[in-house]
Amino acid sequence: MRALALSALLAVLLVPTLSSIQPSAAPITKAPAHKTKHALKAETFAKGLVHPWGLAFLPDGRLLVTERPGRLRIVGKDGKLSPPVSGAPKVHASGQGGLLDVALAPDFAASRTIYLSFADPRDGSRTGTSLARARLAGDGEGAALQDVKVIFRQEPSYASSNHFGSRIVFARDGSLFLTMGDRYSARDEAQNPANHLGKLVRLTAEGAPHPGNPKREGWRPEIWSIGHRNVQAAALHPQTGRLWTIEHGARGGDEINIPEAGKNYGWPVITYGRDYSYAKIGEGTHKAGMEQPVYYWDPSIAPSGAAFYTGDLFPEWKGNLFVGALAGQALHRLVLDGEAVVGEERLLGDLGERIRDVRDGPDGALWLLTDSPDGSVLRVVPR
Ligand SMILES: [Ca+2]
Repeated sequence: MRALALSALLAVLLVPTLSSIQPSAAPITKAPAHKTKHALKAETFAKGLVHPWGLAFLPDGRLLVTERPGRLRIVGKDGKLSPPVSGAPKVHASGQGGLLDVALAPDFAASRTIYLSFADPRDGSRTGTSLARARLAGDGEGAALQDVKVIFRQEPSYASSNHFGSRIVFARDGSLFLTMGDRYSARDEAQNPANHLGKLVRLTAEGAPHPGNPKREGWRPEIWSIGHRNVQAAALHPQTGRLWTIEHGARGGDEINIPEAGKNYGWPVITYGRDYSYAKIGEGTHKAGMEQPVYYWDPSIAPSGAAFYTGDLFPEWKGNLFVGALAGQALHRLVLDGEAVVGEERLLGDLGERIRDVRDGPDGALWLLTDSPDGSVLRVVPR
């Protein structure tokens, strides 16, 4: 009798511990299918770009677009490509590496400052994600990057051409988030807070560790969150101002997270995917002290590029999150209820294009980059 009472007591005591690592009631994958009522089309705005990777809107309606082999171009309002803007940093253009994301400084109109992330050739065969700041001078044929300065280097460098991240997002307070990858074959390092592999960092506009970062023992001062695999999509929620990130899983286990300061997002200890060889990775899907994703995909879609839609061309899309799919060759629309995904729609699958970047345009359209040796800028508009 006493033994029974004791075990009942133990059960009660254990419930909070266990429940904190059990799956939540709300499903976080395979949300119910939604269908956009409005007919839509993807117009080709510009073409002839070699593996375009990142897109930013200039205040005058033109675009900055990176090409992975190492070129930055200005795309005119007529869709015409400028010659390569001179002064772009030298990049490691191999595998997934090259010139990657581009972002305007919040004060661009006055400062003409832009930021570029890239796969940086370091020493010998070693590479790493780096972030450069530069001033965009001149215009048209004479456009040039001046005062180019590398303001952050992912450490350590590593002999790999894979998993560089790397999206650049400014938060409302002017701090800068840079997403990074685990360099593929160094995945266990994603759990090591003494380096930048598989981490999200938050920097000042000058590239220093942001003073508001979590000051956890053993953590490098730039680090915001740890345990990420390869984060190639990130966007700031238009209402909450919180950063949402989307990372590649291996075979299954692509994830959406809303990374919080000082937290561990689990890779490669917990994941909803398996290795490409079908081997099990890590310990399972849950572990105390490690965060669950907001949503995950299994099978993988290979997500890259994301934007929250705030435009007026598609009223039914307001507040939805759009994510590009590379292997999945589609644009994924996620319907949200607060911070939960409650519906999903796969759009533009008929294009058969790998979608590399997704942006919420100032004109109310969604803008896409296709990942191809003959890549395009697409504009998604009502038909
Ligand atoms: Ca995770």
